Amino acid sequence: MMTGMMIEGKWTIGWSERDQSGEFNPMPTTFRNRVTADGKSGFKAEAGRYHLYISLACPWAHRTLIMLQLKGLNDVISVSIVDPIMGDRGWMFSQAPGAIPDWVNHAQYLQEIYLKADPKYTGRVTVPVLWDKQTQIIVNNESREIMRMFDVEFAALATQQVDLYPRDLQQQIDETIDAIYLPVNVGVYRAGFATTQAAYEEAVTQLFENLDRWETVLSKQRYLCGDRLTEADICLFATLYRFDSVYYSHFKCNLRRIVDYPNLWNYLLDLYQRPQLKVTCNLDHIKRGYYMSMTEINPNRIVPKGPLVDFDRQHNRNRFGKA
Ligand SMILES: N[C@@H](CCC(=O)N[C@@H](CS)C(=O)NCC(=O)O)C(=O)O
Repeated sequence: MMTGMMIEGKWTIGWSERDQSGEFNPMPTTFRNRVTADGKSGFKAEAGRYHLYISLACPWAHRTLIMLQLKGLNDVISVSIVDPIMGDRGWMFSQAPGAIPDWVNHAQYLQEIYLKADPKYTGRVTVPVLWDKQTQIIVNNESREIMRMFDVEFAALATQQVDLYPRDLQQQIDETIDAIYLPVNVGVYRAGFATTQAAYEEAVTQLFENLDRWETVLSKQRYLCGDRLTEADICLFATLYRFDSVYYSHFKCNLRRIVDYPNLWNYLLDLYQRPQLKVTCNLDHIKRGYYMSMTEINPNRIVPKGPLVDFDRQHNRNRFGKA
């Protein structure tokens, strides 16, 4: 991936996020405003005002879509879904099955949205993007913050009364999201995009040490933070769902598969089988997105047929009590 980025409003190809040691280090995102329930930030949580740009392939965007579904915000926040394959000009809108064109700004490429928000934009053109139709700018393009806004700030507009950031668990949730971010969520990319043996081995070792650790945690409790589903679970789910189909082979994260971990695997099934999560999962977009966009690691763009993963298999997580 990382075919290009914007520099001073100009699309520039052939740029990479690898440092000298061959390690992948993602750049920080730059649009960091917040929608709030009271509107004091200048962005009030209102029905019909915001639009979410996502890719179904992308695990970061996936978090925001899951939250939107879990909160029942479908009629409050509208959504566009880019074409699964990222080309020379980055994410593109199309009529592909599962994609939803940009009927808000009528853009052909996602970079047009960034330019509309800031004609001199410098940075990556990434999903997810939360767009404000009223002020015509990007409010935020950091998945963790968008997910939190949907959960907390849009709560009064939500049709499902579920709280994934309950007061008594907030510190633990934040610490857990932090704990899985670098070694696991980014870790798979650090392994896949490494350009030296040492950088790859370090990333893979850390990744599996962390998966082993969460496997132990999930042998004792239903969810990452105890007996309630929280934002932290959404963050892990997006990585686990892609793991055996993409990260294991494409990114060489192949010490173990998720199906080889009894607890992580059943946890993944437990989450996946909830209707609000299931509708957000599109393995076709995911597989084509990774195997066909990242030509530097898969030059012939062949998408593997397998593995055959049965996500509808019965899970054993009810042993911990109700969902
Ligand atoms: N920090 C961002 C990262 C988002 C991100 O890296 N998205 C990827 C897709 S998985 C992307 O759009 N990449 C395009 C690019 O870097 O050119 C977030 O969590 O929201």
